[in-house]
Amino acid sequence: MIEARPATYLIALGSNRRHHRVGAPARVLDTAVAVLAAEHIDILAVAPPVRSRPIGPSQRTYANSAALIKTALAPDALLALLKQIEARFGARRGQRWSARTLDLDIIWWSGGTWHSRHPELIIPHQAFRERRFVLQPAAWIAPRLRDPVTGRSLAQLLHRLTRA
Ligand code: PH2
Ligand code: MG
Ligand code: MG
Repeated sequence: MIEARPATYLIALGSNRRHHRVGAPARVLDTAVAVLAAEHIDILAVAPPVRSRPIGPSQRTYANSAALIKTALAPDALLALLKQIEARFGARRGQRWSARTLDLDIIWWSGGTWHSRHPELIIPHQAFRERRFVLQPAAWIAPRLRDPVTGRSLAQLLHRLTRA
């Protein structure tokens, strides 16, 4: 496929399980960004990791971060790459939302909205407006980035969550 112009993507990173070689969750996030760079993805900005209380069944504290990246990959191709990178940090076993060494989610891209069935992917990420562990690091690096669905900036979305 002839690639389109490069697009900007906002990626949410999460980890709540150490990696046997890389180490603690915050180190896993750092290393994941290095792996993206090695895959010829331009890293525009990376948020410092925050510790966050787990939402869902897993009891372990998460390290979360966000990265703004640039690539000519279309959303489905980027998702496939992210899944492949997650798998390199250890396959996930058991239930949905169980502890995982690395989770990489596409939250937003410069192309507006995106919906594909193969693989299942919706951009913007459907739940990100309610997730502080996504919005806090994301608003740190890209406060003015605008959600095409609500018209609100990341800073505004985070502010709403903080007030609620
Ligand atoms: N990811 C989940 C479920 N719960 N909780 C926190 N604090 N951080 C996460 O990244 C996270 C979560 C599913 O991807
Ligand atoms: Mg996730
Ligand atoms: Mg995920």
